[in-house]
Amino acid sequence: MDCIFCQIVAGELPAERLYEDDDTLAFPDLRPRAPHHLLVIPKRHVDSLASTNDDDWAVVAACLHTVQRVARDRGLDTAGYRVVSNIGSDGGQTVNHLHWHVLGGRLMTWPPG
Ligand code: DGP
Repeated sequence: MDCIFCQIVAGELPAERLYEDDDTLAFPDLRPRAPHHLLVIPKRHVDSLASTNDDDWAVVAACLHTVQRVARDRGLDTAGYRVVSNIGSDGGQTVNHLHWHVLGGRLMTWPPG
């Protein structure tokens, strides 16, 4: 298995498991860009939103539910937060396993770089 996020799911690479259920996992980003910077991933490997198929939408919804849950658990609802999914090379995706960045705890600027 050469996908690092699949290795995290399998427990073969260390990560603090902040939340997990049957379909999703949330853990801190290794290189945080904000006071709160979590990643939410499906446990089943999907490359990115660009390669989802009809079988994947339920797990995409489950991931967004987990995004809402972990943001709420950290009290980010009031001030707000940002959710980002980078897709492909132009999108800045460096790990080819579908994931959402959850960033909060500071004012986000727009547009992103
Ligand atoms: P992206 O560039 O959108 O594909 O985001 C990938 C993120 O994954 C990046 O912010 C750094 C993070 N990352 C890479 N390797 C690891 C790892 O081994 N553990 C954790 N926790 N995060 C990682």
